[in-house]
Amino acid sequence: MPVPTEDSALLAAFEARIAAGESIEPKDWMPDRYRKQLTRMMSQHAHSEVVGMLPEGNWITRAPSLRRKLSLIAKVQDEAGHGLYIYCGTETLGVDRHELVEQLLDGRAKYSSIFNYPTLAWADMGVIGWLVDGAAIVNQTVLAKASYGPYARAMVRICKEENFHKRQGYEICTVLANGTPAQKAMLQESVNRFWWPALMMFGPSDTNSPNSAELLKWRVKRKTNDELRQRFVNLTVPQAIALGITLPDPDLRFNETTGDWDIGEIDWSEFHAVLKGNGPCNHERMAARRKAHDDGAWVRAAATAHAQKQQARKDTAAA
Ligand code: BYC
Repeated sequence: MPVPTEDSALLAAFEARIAAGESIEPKDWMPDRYRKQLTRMMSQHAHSEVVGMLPEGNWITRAPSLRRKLSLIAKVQDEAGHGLYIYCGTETLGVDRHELVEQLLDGRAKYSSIFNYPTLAWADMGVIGWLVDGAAIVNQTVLAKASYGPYARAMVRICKEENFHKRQGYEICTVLANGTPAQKAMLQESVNRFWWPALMMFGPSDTNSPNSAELLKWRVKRKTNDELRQRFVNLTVPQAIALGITLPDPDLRFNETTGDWDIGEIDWSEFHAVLKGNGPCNHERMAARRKAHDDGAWVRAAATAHAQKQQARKDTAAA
């Protein structure tokens, strides 16, 4: 019989706290794997928010009215804010933000597959708000109950803003759905392109999700990838019916027994190609992020110099 070590006692106490629904805070003891898993997931989430500004940023100068331009600018700015909250949350795990950004820029870190698809039409701004933010809300509402306090609290605030994003997206979709035949066709074409990539946002199916078991055990995740994907489908199909548009899945059927909308097979080869860097816009997105980082060097240098000057003033005053 193994002799209990100090660490196994700490682990048991940690797991008992999780089982009791307590929140884990930065200064609490946590297993290395918990810290590593959270750092991976939270930093990927932060990167997704930042890269996620690019597809929509592409349409700011071409929004069809001042009102649309204002709300799109505000939405893109919100995504930057979400990235910053989550980078701050990740730093509470003892990692440096510069290291995380380096991992993104040199290709070691992932970001959400969805942002490697192009935004080809104005309707994409509506469809991203409706489907992409809609999927994010389904995922993040559950993450707001994650066991790690700083992440869960960031999610509460982010979800409030994402709800607004989803509504502005769906409103764009309703206007196009009730517009001219060309506007309705533009909406349908956009939904045809974004439906399957939106379903892939929830990650691989449960039988192929290596991180899920550990994350579920420690209540970082509270639902599996497939459970969340199904919830999103069930919520979204009636919204598509209300818009009078078709979802591009010939196998989509209401299942009387389960009460779910059953979907056809997801093309996982496309998902894995995008993750490997071979999606339609991976190169463009990374090039844009690297350029933005290089262009921002002077801002970081000025902010660091300012902080050092403030510190020197404080030190002199304290001496
Ligand atoms: N894209 O074991 P699995 C937003 C990776 S931004 C890329 O199931 P896990 C918004 C996964 O990382 C929304 N990679 O992983 C912004 C893992 O690889 P590694 C972003 C993916 O962590 C602007 C491998 O596949 N949301 O809302 O248990 C405008 C195996 O997967 C993806 C978040 O980041 C993917 N879709 O579950 C509008 C939410 N899926 O790391 C909107 C937080 C999987 O082992 N993250 N991979 O090399 C999560 O909830 C979970 O991390 C995931 C994956 C459900 C994404």
